[in-house]
Amino acid sequence: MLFNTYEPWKFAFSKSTCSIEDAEDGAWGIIGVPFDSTTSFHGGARLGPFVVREASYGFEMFNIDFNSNINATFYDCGDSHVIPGNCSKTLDIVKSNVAELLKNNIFPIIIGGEHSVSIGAVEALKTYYKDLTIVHLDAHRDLADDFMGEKYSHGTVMKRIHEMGVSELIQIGIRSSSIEEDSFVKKSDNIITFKSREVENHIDNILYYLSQIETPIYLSIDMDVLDPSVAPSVGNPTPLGIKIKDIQDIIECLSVKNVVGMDVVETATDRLGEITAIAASKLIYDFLTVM
Ligand SMILES: [Mn+2]
Repeated sequence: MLFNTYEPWKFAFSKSTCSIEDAEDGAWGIIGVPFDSTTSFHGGARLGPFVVREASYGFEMFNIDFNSNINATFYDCGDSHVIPGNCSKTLDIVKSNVAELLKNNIFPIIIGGEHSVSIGAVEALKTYYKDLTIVHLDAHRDLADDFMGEKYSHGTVMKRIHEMGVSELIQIGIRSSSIEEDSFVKKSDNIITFKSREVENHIDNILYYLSQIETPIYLSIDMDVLDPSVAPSVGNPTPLGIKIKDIQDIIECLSVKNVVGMDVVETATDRLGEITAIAASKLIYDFLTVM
C-alpha cells in the first residue's frame, strides 16, 4: 500500500485548495524555486524542488521521531517562475510570490534552488516583520559583498540579507570563510557564529541560545551544512559537517518560537532517490511535524 496518493509534483501530505485566498489562516505554503544560475561549482540545484518533493513520498504520516503525525496544515503552491541567467529578476518574482502568501496569512517554505533565492523570501518577510532573526545553517558564511563581481549570488546571500537590517544573524555549522567575511563578522555586533565543531561539542549551548530568541525567526538551511557523507549532492560540498540529528534538534527547539518562514536550498542532483534529496525532504517533513 502506498503511504499516500503519489503526486510527486506536490510535497507528500500537502492539502489542496482551489486558490490561495481559500487556504487556512496560519498555514504553511511550499514554493519551489528551480534556479541555479549563479552556481559556481557543482550545478543541478534547479532540480532540487523536483527531487526533494519526490523523496517526500518515502515518509509516513506518523513521524516516529516525534511520536506525532505530520501535524501542520500546509499547501504545495508549486514552483516559482524563474529567469535563467537573471538572478535579480528571479528574486523579484520570488519576493512577489512570498508576498502573496503572506498577504493571505500563509507562511513560506522555500525549496531551492541555489541559496540566493532566500534573498527574495526575506525581502518579502521584512515588509511584515521589522524585527527578524535569521537562523542560518551553512558550511559557508555567504557574506561576500560580491562574488566574481555579482552582488546577487549564492555567495553573497547573507550579506544582502544582513543589509536589510536583521535583529540578529545566527550562523551555525560554519567551516569555511574568507578573511574578509571573518573581519566583517568581527566588526558587526549582531552576527553570531557557531562553527561546525561547536555543533559537535556544544549543541546544548546552541539550543539554549536559540531558545532565548524573542523576535520572529527565518530559518535558512543550506544542505551543505551537513557532512558530505550524508549530503554529497550540493553546490559546494565541504568536509567536517554536522549531522541530520543536529538539525532535527534545532528544528525541535525552534518549534516553540515564532518561525515565520524557512528554506531548504542547494540540493543539486538529477537522481531520484539520491540521499541528499532524502535528507532535505526529511528536514522539511520534521519541520512540518513539529511546527
Ligand atoms: Mn553553503
